[in-house]
Amino acid sequence: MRSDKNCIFCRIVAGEIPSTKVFEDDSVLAFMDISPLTPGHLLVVPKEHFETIADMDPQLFGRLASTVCILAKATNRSLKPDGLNILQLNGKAGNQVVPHVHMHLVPRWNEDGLTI
Ligand code: DGP
Repeated sequence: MRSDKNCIFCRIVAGEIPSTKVFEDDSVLAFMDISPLTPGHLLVVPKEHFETIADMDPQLFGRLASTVCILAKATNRSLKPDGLNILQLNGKAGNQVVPHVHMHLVPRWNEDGLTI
């Protein structure tokens, strides 16, 4: 499995940097975002290091997306938001800051004031 010792998310996957994990299986990890846009903001990442979605095997991306769907249902049950945003950014021009594929799950409330 590809890992990059300089990648923050690889180091979270390896347990070298602490995180609040909410889901884990053999290929996917979900944890709380360190700078949440709203309460309950999650990041869902492949455990293997891929910089962008175009570097990934489509089947593995399917597992990532399935996990996001399951966590969206869990978020709706537990936090009861008015809506949800799923965001996935690629490359500097696409505003990707951490170069390890990740999907944001951002719970939304009618009056949260976010402009995504
Ligand atoms: P972006 O690459 O712009 O899609 O967003 C990266 C996200 O990663 C951003 O919302 C903050 C989050 N983040 C960065 N470093 C850490 C970290 O060390 N721990 C956690 N939990 N989240 C992080």
